[in-house]
Amino acid sequence: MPDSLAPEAVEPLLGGRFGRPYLYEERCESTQRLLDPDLPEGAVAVCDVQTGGRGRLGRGWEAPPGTAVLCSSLLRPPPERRIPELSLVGGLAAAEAVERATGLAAQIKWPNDVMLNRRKVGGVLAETVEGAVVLGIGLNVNQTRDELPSDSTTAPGSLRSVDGVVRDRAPLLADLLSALERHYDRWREVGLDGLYEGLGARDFLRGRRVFVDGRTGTGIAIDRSGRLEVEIGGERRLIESGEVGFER
Ligand code: BT5
Repeated sequence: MPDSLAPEAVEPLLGGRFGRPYLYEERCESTQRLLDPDLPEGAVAVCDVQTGGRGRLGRGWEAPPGTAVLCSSLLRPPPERRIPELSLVGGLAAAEAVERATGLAAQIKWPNDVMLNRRKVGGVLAETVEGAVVLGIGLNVNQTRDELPSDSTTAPGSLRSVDGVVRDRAPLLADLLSALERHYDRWREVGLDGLYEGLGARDFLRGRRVFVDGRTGTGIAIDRSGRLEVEIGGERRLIESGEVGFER
């Protein structure tokens, strides 16, 4: 029996303002498109299967029906905050939710991947819509190995493929939303600095061999402004956005 993310399963578990309102559809093109920017901050859209799930830069996001957490939250960050930092805010909330669910350490691969056992188990997508931000989070929960995408550059995983446990998604989603609310509020107040301890401790690329624009270097760290510092050819560089590969 697949577990449920319908409102009757999730709403009783929500303790904060995220998930109010909670919009659920069994099937949709993308949860990124379900949120009217006029809804209150904290409105959340969830579905069981996306027919056009989106990643960054025109890429897709794939998950078989009923196996994943697919959610989008409506945010109205103050103008002084940098929107790309929200991928790290969402990534930290997702990594912590994964840790509480599995008891294993999760990491954040700059700028938006949630990693467990060196596999990508989640991704975050921040999109601006009419002055608001829609922050999408996809977490692979109950996919078997065969159900994970085969064409990914970063090896994919799910919580189940890592620890063999099949889980109810509703408590995981509720925990994710409560962590997101807490971290978002802190970020709103003080910026990324307020989350730096949690981020720095989970920085997947720190000390790894990385590939940037066809060159090999070493990951130094996510800095306090959310950029990635790398060393390439003896020089330190700060990367604002884009893609960084790593040696497995
Ligand atoms: C991301 O993009 O990682 C952001 C993914 C955000 C998905 C959520 S789900 C809820 C909300 N609604 C949406 O439509 N989107 C958001 P990016 O870094 O571009 O990674 C995309 C790449 O990851 C793809 O090109 C694939 O190679 C790979 N991929 C696709 N599905 C995956 C999955 N389930 N697990 C791991 N990797 C995947």
